[in-house]
Amino acid sequence: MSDQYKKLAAERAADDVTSGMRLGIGTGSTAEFFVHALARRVQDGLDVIGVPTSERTRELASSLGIRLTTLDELPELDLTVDGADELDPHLSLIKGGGGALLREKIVASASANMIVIADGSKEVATLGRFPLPIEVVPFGLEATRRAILKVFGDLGLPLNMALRGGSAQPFVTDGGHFILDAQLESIPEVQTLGDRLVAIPGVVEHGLFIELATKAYVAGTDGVKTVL
Ligand code: ABF
Repeated sequence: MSDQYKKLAAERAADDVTSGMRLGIGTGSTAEFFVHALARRVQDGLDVIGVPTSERTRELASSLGIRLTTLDELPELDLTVDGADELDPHLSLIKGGGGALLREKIVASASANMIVIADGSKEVATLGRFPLPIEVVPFGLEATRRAILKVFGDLGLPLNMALRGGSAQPFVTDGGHFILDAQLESIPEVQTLGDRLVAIPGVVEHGLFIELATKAYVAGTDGVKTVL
């Protein structure tokens, strides 16, 4: 069922794309529906160029005939379309469940607009039910982990965090980093937490996307809802 809603939201976003646009193309199963919908429009003559947010998206989009480049070649984008793990009513997001949060955030930040596509299960009143991914440098992992837990303690958040993939075989991101997933339950002060996390030297980025999304299409039993 949720696949059907992901597809609906993705197709609505593809309808917003116009010829000449420089696009950021997201990662994840919802973004993959977008890539397929975009590819159909490209076959019908839509002329766009895209910057993918992951190697996975690059392979899919290129196999479907979407013209691609890099952010270095095209450092300013018109629109990024991407999924999310959670979104709140202010369009703050948790992203990174798929492990591509760093490139996703760099691409979203380089875009004038960002549309989030999601099924209704991703909508929450307050972010935090989904574990917050924090991308960290492998060097000094334990020291960084402790610094992050200190921030959680200062902010009264649960001290519950795990290395993605486990210590024997950690998950490695496209950038060669590790991910710590923090189960925080509820994050009342997203901006404060985000600011404190990026101030830790071993933290590369975190999955809180604040004031980046400009619109969301959320699909459910009542059809596709627009959140602005
Ligand atoms: C990307 O894919 C990520 O930021 C997010 O973690 C994930 C959402 O995946 P899906 O669309 O498969 O639910 O957008």
